[in-house]
Amino acid sequence: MTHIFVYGTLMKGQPNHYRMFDKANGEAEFLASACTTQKYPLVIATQFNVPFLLNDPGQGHHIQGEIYRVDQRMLKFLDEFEDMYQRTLVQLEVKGTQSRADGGEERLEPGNLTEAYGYTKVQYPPEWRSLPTYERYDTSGDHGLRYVTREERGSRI
Ligand code: PCA
Repeated sequence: MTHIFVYGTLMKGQPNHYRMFDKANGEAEFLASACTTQKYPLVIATQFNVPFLLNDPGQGHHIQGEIYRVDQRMLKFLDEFEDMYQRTLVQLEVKGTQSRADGGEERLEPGNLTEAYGYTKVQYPPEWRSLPTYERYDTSGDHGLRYVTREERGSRI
């Protein structure tokens, strides 16, 4: 089992969330909401309005997202689905948790410091650094940059 930090279209209420709960892709379980202990620039870029956490700590915001426990199959699916990112370890502070009694050793409590893998952008065009940055991604936010789904694109980037 691996802990994954999602901050973009994979979050609850966002356009790719359902993919984590498609049993054909493997298993995923929500563990907690969390925010990054370091600041990062979270930008929306490309003609498809894709969110990217730029792996450039110290600038931007403490990014809000969600921690999931995933099995090997789901990890493999996500690595392939998020192939324009690099999976990197991100340091996190736990915010809210699920109200379950049986978290066992996996249990995360608000205030805990932990780490999980996030899909971040290590190399990116320099002009992305001048884009507006966000603390929490929402495809329907005031920015008006609605995410264009893979299905809507016709072809993958
Ligand atoms: N999907 C991944 C990375 C950005 C995105 O849209 C996520 O939600 O964390």
